[in-house]
Amino acid sequence: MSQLPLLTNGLADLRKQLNEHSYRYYVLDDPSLPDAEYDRLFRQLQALEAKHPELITSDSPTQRVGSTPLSDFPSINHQVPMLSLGNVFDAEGLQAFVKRVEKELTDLGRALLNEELEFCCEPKLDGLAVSLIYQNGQLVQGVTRGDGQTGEGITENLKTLRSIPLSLRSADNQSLPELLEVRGEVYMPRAAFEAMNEQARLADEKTFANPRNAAAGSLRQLDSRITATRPLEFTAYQVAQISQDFAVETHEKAMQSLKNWGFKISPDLKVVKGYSGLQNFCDALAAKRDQLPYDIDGAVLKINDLRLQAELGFRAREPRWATSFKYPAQEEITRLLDVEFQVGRTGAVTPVARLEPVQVAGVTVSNATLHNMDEIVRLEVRIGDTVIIRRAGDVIPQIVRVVLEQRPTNTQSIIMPTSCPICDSHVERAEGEAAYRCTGGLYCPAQRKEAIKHFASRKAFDIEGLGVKLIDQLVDNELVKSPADLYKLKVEQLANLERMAEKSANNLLEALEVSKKTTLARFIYALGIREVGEATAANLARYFGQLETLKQVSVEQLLDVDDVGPIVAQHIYAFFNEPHNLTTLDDLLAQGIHWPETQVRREDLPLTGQTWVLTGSMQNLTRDQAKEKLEALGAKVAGSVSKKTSQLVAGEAAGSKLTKAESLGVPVMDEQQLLELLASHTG
Ligand code: JCF
Repeated sequence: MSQLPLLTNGLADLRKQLNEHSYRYYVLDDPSLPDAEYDRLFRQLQALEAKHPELITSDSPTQRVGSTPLSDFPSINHQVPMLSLGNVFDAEGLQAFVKRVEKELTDLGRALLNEELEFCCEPKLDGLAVSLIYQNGQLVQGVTRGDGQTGEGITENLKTLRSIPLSLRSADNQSLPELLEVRGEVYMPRAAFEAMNEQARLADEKTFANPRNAAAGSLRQLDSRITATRPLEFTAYQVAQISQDFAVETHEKAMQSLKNWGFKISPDLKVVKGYSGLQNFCDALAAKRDQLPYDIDGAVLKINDLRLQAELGFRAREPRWATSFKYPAQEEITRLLDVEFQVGRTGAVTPVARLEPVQVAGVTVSNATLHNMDEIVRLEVRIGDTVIIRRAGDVIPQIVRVVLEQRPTNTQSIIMPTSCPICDSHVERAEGEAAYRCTGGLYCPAQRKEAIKHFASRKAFDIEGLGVKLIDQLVDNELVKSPADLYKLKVEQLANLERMAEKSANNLLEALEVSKKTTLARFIYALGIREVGEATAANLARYFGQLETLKQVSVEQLLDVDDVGPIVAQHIYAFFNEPHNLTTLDDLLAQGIHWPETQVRREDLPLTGQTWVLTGSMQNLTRDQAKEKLEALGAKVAGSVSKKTSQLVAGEAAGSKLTKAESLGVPVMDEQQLLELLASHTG
């Protein structure tokens, strides 16, 4: 029992480390630990807490997994109403907003003394507003906006979001406010949303129309364990209440306090002056909109001075001191004119929607992806239907739903063709796959074109001047049937094609000649083996070193390569055992394609067979760089120390791993020794 205080301290220390990592990761976007190390510490905490449940605290990071389902959400009155924001849509509206606040301030006796008014600006996230109450630094309540006066208590759900601190962070044990009410937006980043929908599609489950609906659906779960599995984030945007001693003068400073207490605030938060500053901010953000990792529907513009905000106050349903500049919607309504079937590189026959052209968030959209036949069934979409389409970021526009109330009488159902629309080969569906495929292989001109486009692309053979239009002509005129045929082309053949002349033909032949010198990794990638992207191709090249070896590997050997799972291994194995493909390979090599034989076979590398572990911080290289260099020398780099560890590299402030290595007798070296070792092998 005398060990209990020691254990309590150990637990507190682990929690502190984990929380600090979460803060670095979610708030500062500057992770301090590799994910594997975080997971290891997390499991350590879980194990200790399982042995001593009496020592679990409500703010432990392990408590974010959700708890037993509620029967419904309590109704909770907001202490301060959650108002909406006014809108402006263009420069005139924005100018009118600035004029109005200036006049109101002048009327209040606030002469502006030629000083331009300061505004604090940020993106308007397209999610759901929530309010969080912290008492003495502890999260005690989380509520949805509801109608602005009353919302639903969803504390348990909100606690599962890693970007919501369960207790406020206090650097150097500074005191915390007795009361803090923070408001912000819960949303789902676009990539996580797409990935979640893709999973759902594969599992034949319900998909969400957009990230906002996905976030709403995830927060509305009575079972917080479900919410815990959803990739939701929280960004704080407002201090609604705070104990007197902690009040600051500007909105910007309030946001800075929130950041220090552990909240994520917008990375695009900016203070600007006057109308022109606002206009510049809104324009710059609009230009950046597609590149942001989340959906936004505008910019929020607030007077920065909190005293001026207080003096201006509110009108019926919105503050006088803020507005939002709205951008064009990312969803629009249009009509599905037709569905065509496209054949991809791997023969997948995919339905593509032809739409009545419509402007979506500033771009004319006339095509949208329909993914596969299952998606068509799920959407219950028919040709002629009125549909809602969504375009966000660089994702291909999608049909999100059919407006059944506006279905015309003469709609037609969408039917997968039984033969390839390009080569007439049989179309079939492999068991367990959503895709239908043309069985024509490289006899199918569509697959041939795609294979050659892939072969010539930047990350493959990078053949300058060999564009999509030219490839179409080469295949249509039967000048090129396989990639190797590219290297047999003659000036006269090329010069006769559309948009080509002798000069461009010669340039292309020269580019083809240059492309013959490549690397094994590019060569493997260029073959277009299913599921073998750039990274896997590089791993294969590094692991096997030679094309000959790769031709003879077994599925088991392939499974030893990083990133290669059973399905990919099967695709690779099948590729190299298909006689057609072997002919293509020989044909390519006969054209003079070559690469430096510097790639060393894995068995011959200096650190082959060794397992290394890195710990502590290093001065001259990052953990990832060290890992990459060690792996290049053949070592495996693991996350934890065991009897099997060959060598531990201990940087500064190395902790438990160093202790463990010493107790197991694992050799330890410092950063300097590592650098010397690396230099001795690369010098
Ligand atoms: O990101 C948002 N959706 C957002 C909404 C950002 C803000 O700064 C807001 C808001 C709603 C009200 N500020 C207020 C006052």
